[in-house]
Amino acid sequence: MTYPAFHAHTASLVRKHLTPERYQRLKNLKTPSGFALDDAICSGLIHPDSSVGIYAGDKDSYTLFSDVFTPIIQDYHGLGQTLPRHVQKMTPQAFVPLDPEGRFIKSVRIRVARSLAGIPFSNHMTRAQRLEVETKAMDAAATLPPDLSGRYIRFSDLTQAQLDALVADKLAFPKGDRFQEAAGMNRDFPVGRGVFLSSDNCFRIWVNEEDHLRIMAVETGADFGQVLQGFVTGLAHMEASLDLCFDPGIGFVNACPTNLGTAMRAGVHIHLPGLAKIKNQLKEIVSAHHLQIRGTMGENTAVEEAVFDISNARRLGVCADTILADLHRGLDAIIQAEKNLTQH
Ligand code: CIR
Repeated sequence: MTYPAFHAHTASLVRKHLTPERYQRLKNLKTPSGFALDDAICSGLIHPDSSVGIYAGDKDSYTLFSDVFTPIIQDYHGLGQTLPRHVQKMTPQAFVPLDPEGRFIKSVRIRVARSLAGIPFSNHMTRAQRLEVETKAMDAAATLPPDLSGRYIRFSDLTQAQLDALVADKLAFPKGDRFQEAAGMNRDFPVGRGVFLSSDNCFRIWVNEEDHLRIMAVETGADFGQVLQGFVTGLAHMEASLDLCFDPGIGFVNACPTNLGTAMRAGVHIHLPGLAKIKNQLKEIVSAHHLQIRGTMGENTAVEEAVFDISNARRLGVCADTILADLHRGLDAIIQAEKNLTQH
């Protein structure tokens, strides 16, 4: 096997960190579940516009291929030469309401990725393993406390139109994007895929999307603290009910090296007509609180009608409590700045 033919202009992290020497050292290795480096890098090879370009096929991939994964993790997460040890700390806490009149915050979304221990990730799992993940997730969700209880919707029980309608309402997920397709994550879709929805639709568990589980709380017109409370309860229940893929160093382990540590993205859609005109001020507050701005419809989309998607920039090397405290303080500062601009 010769060094892979990466596109000359690709700026992916895999191209940057997978040197020919490292490739030579790793190319013939396989994890106990049979995952090889060539399997891991296919999305980065097929799509030169990949930002990362590599997915782990199982937890062992991160150790067996650490010569390439570790520098990618350090680079992506802005860490130094030594990876910090993950600190698991997520405590239910009452946050002071930030926007009691609902003038700025349009919606709140908190999500984590979680994978089940001992089962390969979505790019490397069999149909039977996808069904096993689904059964385990459904069983765990069935015993959620009453205020989070709900129903599980199996995508293979739906017509395409029904699935499309749920996707349009962001209650369900579509087949994965071209990067996931290239990695093999869409295999057997929609088999084994589904979504658990609490009766008010706010607490959601996506089963067998990019990761085994995406556990989230999404709410429109609600304050941050309120959403967080339901989320912490639901997540704690799922974590106690399932054997999850966890490493004392890199925390919760998932397919994409971007989703490690807390594997958490907590954020809001927030309407900021004043700051939209002086984006530098917004950017300064955002970076001072370790936050990031994405487009209104997610990564790589445009900001529409001054509605910004603002969420944590850090996931690994920081505990969940710090992420949430940063977000709360940062949003408080943003709302104050917006009020100062729009009062005059
Ligand atoms: C890429 O390399 O650009 C894609 N595999 C996506 C990387 C960002 N990670 C993610 O969405 N989980």
